[in-house]
Amino acid sequence: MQLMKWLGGAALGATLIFAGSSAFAVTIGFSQVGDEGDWRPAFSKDMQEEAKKEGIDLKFADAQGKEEEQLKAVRAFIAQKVDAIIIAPVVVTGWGQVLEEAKRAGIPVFLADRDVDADKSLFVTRISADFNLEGKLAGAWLAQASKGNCNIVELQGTVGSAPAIERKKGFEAIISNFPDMKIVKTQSGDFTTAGGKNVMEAFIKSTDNLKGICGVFAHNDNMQLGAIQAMKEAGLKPGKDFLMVSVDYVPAMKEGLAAGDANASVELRSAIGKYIYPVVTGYLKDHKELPKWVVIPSDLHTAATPGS
Ligand code: GYE
Repeated sequence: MQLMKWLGGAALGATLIFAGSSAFAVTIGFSQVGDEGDWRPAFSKDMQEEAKKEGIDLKFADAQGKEEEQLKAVRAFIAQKVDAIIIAPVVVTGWGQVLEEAKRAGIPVFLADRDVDADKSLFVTRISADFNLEGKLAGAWLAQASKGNCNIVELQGTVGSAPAIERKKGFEAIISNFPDMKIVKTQSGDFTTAGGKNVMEAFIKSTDNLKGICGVFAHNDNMQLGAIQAMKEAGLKPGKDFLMVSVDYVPAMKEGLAAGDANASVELRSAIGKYIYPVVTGYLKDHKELPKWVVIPSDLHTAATPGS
């Protein structure tokens, strides 16, 4: 009876995992990329709020865009003997060793959002959207809107990050079917508004005010919002004289679409704690092997199809 009372009370404040006959409260370490755009802080906030709701003790570490900081954070989580570690990796490379260390310590690792280029036995699963599909959706939209005839400038995300690699690949896979569609300029704007603005300013200069350009593909909305600013400052009309497509569908882009400054954005959901935590706590309960990728759906929006 006493035990039941204690368990009932504790369950109100903490997620209890029953492994064999003993119960334990869950502590999870989460190493986040940083806050480079509007999408990332929304994702961080959701992870923190969802953890609170679920009674999970979340140790949150912001790496400010630096992989070294992430490696430090993961090692600190290992030293603290957390029950599980979630990583949203800045870039795909450089993870093998620290993942081995977590494995040796018996702490399961889950990837959220971005991917790593490491042996898949070193993490339980990755829970994220399909970045390649996002690139394909953007490419298909542009192919249709331009009738397969478009000189494109591309703003790439952080060099070496999974979304920059995969969005580019997916986009190129589609436009390669159209002989009159090609990327004529491409550069990284590091997923930031300022980066997108700087790169677009350089493109405007080097192409005599975007002469002959029909479309802009940005790997995220923040870079596109920066590009829109640069284009307007140069007296150009994004969304009207240029087809503008990007990824994330953050609130500022929703407004940009409604205002006619942009044309389409592929939604990357930020409220994904509800997808991620059940996978982690489920695994802590039963240790059942999972598929290496749990896919979160993506869909494309225009001003005419804003969604809910
Ligand atoms: O699109 C971008 C963010 O990793 C897929 O990172 C994510 C990307 C997202 O900074 O806005």
